[in-house]
Amino acid sequence: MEPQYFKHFINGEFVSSSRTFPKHRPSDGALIGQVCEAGKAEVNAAVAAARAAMKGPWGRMSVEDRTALLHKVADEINRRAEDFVLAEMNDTGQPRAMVEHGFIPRGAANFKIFADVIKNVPAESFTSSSPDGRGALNYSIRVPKGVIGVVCPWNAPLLLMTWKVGPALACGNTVVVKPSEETPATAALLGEVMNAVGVPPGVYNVVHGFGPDSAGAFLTSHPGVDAITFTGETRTGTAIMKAAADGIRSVSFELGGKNAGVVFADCDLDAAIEGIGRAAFMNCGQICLGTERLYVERPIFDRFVTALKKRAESLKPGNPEDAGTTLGPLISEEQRNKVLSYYKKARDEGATLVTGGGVPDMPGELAHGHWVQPTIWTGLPETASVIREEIFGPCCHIAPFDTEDEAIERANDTEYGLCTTIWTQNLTRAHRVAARIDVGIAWINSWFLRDLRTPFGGSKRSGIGREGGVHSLEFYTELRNICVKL
Ligand code: NAD
Ligand code: 6OD
Repeated sequence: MEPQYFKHFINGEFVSSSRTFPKHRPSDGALIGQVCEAGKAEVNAAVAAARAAMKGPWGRMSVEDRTALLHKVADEINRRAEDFVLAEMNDTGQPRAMVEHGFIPRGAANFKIFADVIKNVPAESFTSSSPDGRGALNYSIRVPKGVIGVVCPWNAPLLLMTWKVGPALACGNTVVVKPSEETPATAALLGEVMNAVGVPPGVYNVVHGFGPDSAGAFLTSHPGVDAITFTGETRTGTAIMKAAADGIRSVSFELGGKNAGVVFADCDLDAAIEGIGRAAFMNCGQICLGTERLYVERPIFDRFVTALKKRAESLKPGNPEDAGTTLGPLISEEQRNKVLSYYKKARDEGATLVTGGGVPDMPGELAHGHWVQPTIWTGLPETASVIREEIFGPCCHIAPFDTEDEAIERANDTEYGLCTTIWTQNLTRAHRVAARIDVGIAWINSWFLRDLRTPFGGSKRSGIGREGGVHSLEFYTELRNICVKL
């Protein structure tokens, strides 16, 4: 494969900058190419282009034309699906099936769904009269916020970027995106798509680089950015919130998690193992919605542990292109060191290792990739590091519980509140438990079953705000009330 050179996308053109950094392939550590790193000059240019585009044809475009264009963006992503699949696999090492049938089509869908949402939002209106008899008609309109700064993680690059860019553009804003330094490729490809379907220059801009003292910090502290939407670690959210405080810019945050799964003895065990198997190990555990803490009712505890162990051991790490591969690598050596440090902490803190705990033997070039074994522990107290801290790897701790109240209390014993997955055939109990676990999203007898019209986001330290369907409008638009004296 030819070495690649990832440029910024500013005002409809691909532009380079003098500083670059290397990008390596997670599956075998091979150097893929160089990524341009934006300094203040590139970020200034991207923000200026985005501001100018708000005043140009984009700002004057009717909602019908704008949303039709976004449908074309989705169609063009689907037409070029194979390019996106290859780019994403190369950047992340994710197995082909997951990228091809999951993350890429979903990235395209993010443009269609939000285009359709914005076309169909009703406006509120009131006719009123004051005590002195003056009458008025009040109605509200939604207007774009302006230039949105979009800062993205690496774990589902196109999906998580378009999940922000789709609604931002549907609402009439322009964007400057800062993809993760680990995954520059699909954000760049999306620039080609925007040009191909005629999205005006400056509407979609991309600046590559790192966070602190680099493109991320320059973008989020830029006074020309009107609002910031961010997906990533909670401590990065803290830094971005401080940057957003200057200028009182609004933020929408999707942050870390330490999600609990609760499995009752009356569940359909096969279905639970299938669902929890995905929740714990999908994307090599690099999913914010993943389940790293499991509470299983005591009568089925041993059977559950044995079945999940079998499931973990059935996963096949390998070349992302091979049809039989079901487990990819971690994104980077740094992430592998972090996950392995938790594997060690679990050992040191006295865990019973059910399976995994190390690095698999990989053949040939794959031996240079960032692989770890899917890992399951039992026997730790709730104070253990692997129960308290987000690991973002293919691992989970399983503990038994005896009562519903105990399960709820332990599930809630965390500073995070993104999601939970509850397994029981007693639906009355399922609804009761879902209402009492302090999270933004509760799945019953399922996991990561997403309807894009539903609210998505976390409570506690897992985020601020909700996006999805009409909820995205709360962040990506300003609501203006207009009052007419009658
Ligand atoms: P990260 O916070 O390290 O990086 C995310 C992005 O922020 C990157 O583009 C990075 O360059 C940028 N960044 C870092 N420091 C910055 C700063 N000071 N100013 C501006 N930008 C900065 O997160 P990650 O490692 O890429 O992703 C993994 C994390 O993301 C996990 O904690 C995971 O839970 C979280 N996540 C949450 C959701 C969700 O929906 N809640 C979804 C996916 C990932
Ligand atoms: O499906 C989504 O809308 C979404 N935001 C998924 C997030 C996955 C996190 O890793």
